[in-house]
Amino acid sequence: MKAQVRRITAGAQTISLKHGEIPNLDMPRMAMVFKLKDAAMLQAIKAGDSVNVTIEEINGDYTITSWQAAK
Ligand SMILES: [Cu+2]
Repeated sequence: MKAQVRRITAGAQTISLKHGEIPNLDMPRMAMVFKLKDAAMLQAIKAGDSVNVTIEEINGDYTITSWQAAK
C-alpha cells in the first residue's frame, strides 16, 4: 500500500503516515500514526518520503511490518 511519511518519532518507534485505502483493515485513506515492527526500519527513511508499506494488526496495534521506498 502506498503512503507518504509525515513525521518520525524515533524514540517511540512510531511514524505518522498519510496512507491510501487499506482493504484488509477496512480503513479509508487518512493520516495516522503507526508502530514500527523493527527500529532498524527507521534508518532508511525520512519525512516526506513516499513508501510502499505492509501494515498488520499486532496485539491490537497497527504495525508497519515492512516498507520500501516508492517512486
Ligand atoms: Cu488509517
